[in-house]
Amino acid sequence: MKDTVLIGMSESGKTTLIQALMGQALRYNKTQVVTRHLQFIDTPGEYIERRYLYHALITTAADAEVVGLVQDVGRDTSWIPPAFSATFAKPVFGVVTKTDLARDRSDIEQARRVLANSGADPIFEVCATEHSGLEALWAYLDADEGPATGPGEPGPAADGTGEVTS
Ligand SMILES: Nc1nc2c(ncn2[C@@H]2O[C@H](COP(=O)(O)OP(=O)(O)O)[C@@H](O)[C@H]2O)c(=O)[nH]1
Ligand SMILES: [Mg+2]
Repeated sequence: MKDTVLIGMSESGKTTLIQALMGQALRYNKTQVVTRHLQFIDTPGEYIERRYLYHALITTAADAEVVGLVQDVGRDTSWIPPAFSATFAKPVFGVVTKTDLARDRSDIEQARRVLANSGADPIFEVCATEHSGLEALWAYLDADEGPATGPGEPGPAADGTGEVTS
């Protein structure tokens, strides 16, 4: 499971999503400061809503392996700027939250567009309250990426002798 920081506007559903991914009861809890829940790092919405706090996001993201940008359905505005993903020197994925609030597909597409314009890829669609779409996101966060040989697994020796190291 990758260390993951979630970034998005206030009330976009970041904390609820983390609770759902962790299998916890959903309980509203305003995020006032950067908070770590096991492998998840939760950030206050103010960090993206105020440009002068971007540096705090960047510093926080340094502790994560992947960055998740969150945009909820049914919002006309977004504070996630185009190409924002380039701010982070690590993979950035997107999450459309609150899909239960979509009147039709176009509401979801609107949120997807914000995330796509920011450079997030891939983009997941979830509803934390109904626990839908969480499996695909979980699988992504749990996937072993990079070289075929993950840490701790045997692999070919770096000296090219073909010997297997561990
Ligand atoms: N309808 C709906 N509401 C949700 C969902 N996820 C979160 N919410 C609600 O959205 C509000 C803000 O959620 P929260 O997780 O605190 O957002 P945060 O500020 O981004 O951490 C709360 O009232 C949640 O109950 C969802 O999937 N569907
Ligand atoms: Mg929160």
